[in-house]
Amino acid sequence: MSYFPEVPTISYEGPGSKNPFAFKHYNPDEVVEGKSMREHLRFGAAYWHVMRNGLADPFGGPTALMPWDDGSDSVENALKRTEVFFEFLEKTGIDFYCFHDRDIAPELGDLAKSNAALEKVTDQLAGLQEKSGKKLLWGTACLFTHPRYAQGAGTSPSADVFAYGAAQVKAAMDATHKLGGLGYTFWGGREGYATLLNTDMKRELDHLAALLHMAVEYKKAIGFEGQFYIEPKPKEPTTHQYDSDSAACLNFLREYDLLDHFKLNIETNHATLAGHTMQHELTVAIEAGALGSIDANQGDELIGWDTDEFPSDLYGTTHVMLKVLEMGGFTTGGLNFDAKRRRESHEPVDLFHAHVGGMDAFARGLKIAAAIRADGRLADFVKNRYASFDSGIGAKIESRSTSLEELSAHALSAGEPALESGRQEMLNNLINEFI
Ligand code: XLS
Ligand code: NI
Ligand code: NI
Repeated sequence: MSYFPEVPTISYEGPGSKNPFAFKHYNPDEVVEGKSMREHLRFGAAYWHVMRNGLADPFGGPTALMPWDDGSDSVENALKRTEVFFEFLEKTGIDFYCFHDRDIAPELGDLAKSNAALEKVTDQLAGLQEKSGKKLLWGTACLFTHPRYAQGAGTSPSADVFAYGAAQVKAAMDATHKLGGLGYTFWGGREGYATLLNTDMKRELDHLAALLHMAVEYKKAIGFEGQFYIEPKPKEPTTHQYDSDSAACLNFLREYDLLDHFKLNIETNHATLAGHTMQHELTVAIEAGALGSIDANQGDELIGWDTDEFPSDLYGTTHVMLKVLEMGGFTTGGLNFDAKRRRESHEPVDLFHAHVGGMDAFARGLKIAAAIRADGRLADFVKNRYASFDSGIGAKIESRSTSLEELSAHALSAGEPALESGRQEMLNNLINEFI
């Protein structure tokens, strides 16, 4: 029984192919910088977008056709979706997936029933993983959809809501552990505020840190060895999300002594919402040794929210892959398509066009980035730009073995410094040579 009878298993046909159900660039076994593309890119599909996103927007209801879904909250319906999803993973050749507890299993009348449903669905997912070899990149708890979380979960002013959220985290960690998940993500869905008039920020942040510390302890207690991630986002749904950007997350983790236990999961559209480039967010994370995983998507310059578009911009994918290669590749993480089709792309086949395009865009980004690195001019330029710090007074500054007195004497005798151009346009041209 096939849920996507019109879609073949997608394979690599090369840049000359005109077949929309074929990869033009993603050739899983092709070796780039000593590793296969599959190993470099570690693609993941987001259960919430593929299986649960009806494509509604604030002005209109869902449009997505899901002929396999009876629209109910039954466990049977949830079990059926897992089969559809694994056929999707098989046909696209995506090796990993990610979920929220409530994407895969329904929220039922009470917590015990919801936990039991989660248990049933994860049993089934375990079997499907076993059969297919697909892996769970990360799991997470949805602490933002249900009305009880309207004022936050870990930062809710209600201790009972906090406890409910903590219970969901516990069950979602159990589920992730049971499925051999490589990671577990905390995205602070509503951990922020709408107005400071009613908010005690210090207490909220203390509470959030307490939740994360308990999660670290529980991780040890159950022997879960996956990587914890925090996913920065500046706003939406709250006016201000505490996990605003890479720098804010790192500061929070450092302040609450959590830095050893977390890495960051950086999402392109969140970076741009924060007023940063993705390059900036990745750079900040990498320099702190804390880039864990990536939510691959892109935003729309003309729309000011998290539009979660599929990545198609080759400059974007090239810059991401330059950073990923520079850090030496992913370990536990990967490229999770936290992306949805446009509301107009409502047919099941559009799921395939979307992911195939995203995979090809990243495959090209990888090849382009590897070619730029092999060429070496870009890296050489940056290295030479700072060469004055390699010796003499510059080396003394870097090793902190000079003083304002000595630098003043140096400046007095050396006279007006000679400046060298930053050559931004030349470097843009260089990148374009490869794209
Ligand atoms: C929402 C987030 C969310 C996380 C998982 O903007 O990107 O999808 O990735 O909770
Ligand atoms: Ni995300
Ligand atoms: Ni997002």
